[in-house]
Amino acid sequence: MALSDCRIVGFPKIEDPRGNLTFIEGGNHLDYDIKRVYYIYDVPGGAARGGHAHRETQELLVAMSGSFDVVLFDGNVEQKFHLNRSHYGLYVPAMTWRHLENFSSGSVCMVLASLPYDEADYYRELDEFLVAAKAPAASQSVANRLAA
Ligand code: T46
Repeated sequence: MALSDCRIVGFPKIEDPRGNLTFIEGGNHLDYDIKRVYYIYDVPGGAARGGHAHRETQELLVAMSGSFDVVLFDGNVEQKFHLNRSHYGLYVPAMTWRHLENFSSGSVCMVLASLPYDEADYYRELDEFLVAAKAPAASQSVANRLAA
């Protein structure tokens, strides 16, 4: 999947003196039905998450609180996204290596996934991903940096 398929998606924001409300409908705001929700929280300072790609699973990452950076790599091109608003999400298609870093204190990353958890869906080895993504040899140095 090309990095150009990755994108920031905006969701409705109902502003209200009682507080704001945002909703996300699978099959409407997203092109897939949501089969799994998980979230990452209590991340210690300096920690990184990710360092893998999925064969089939599509995901939407949302900073529900605080902020963090998501570095995406399709085996050829790398791009960093900063997430810090809960009415925006980052769509990550299958076959995209992801590396999450620079978590602010108290940040929460919620993920809406297109498939249930299956370890067989992961590329956790860079070499395996680069071969599958038909990456040029020069991509290895970028990938090594994103492996953590
Ligand atoms: C991703 C980033 C943002 C489960 O049992 N069920 C699940 O749904 C998930 C996501 C994980 N796990 C288990 C598998 C491992 O034993 O939880 C453990 C930690 O998983 P992992 O090392 O993959 O966590 P992250 O934060 O590095 O990556 C996760 C997702 O795996 C990945 O798809 O995009 O969050």
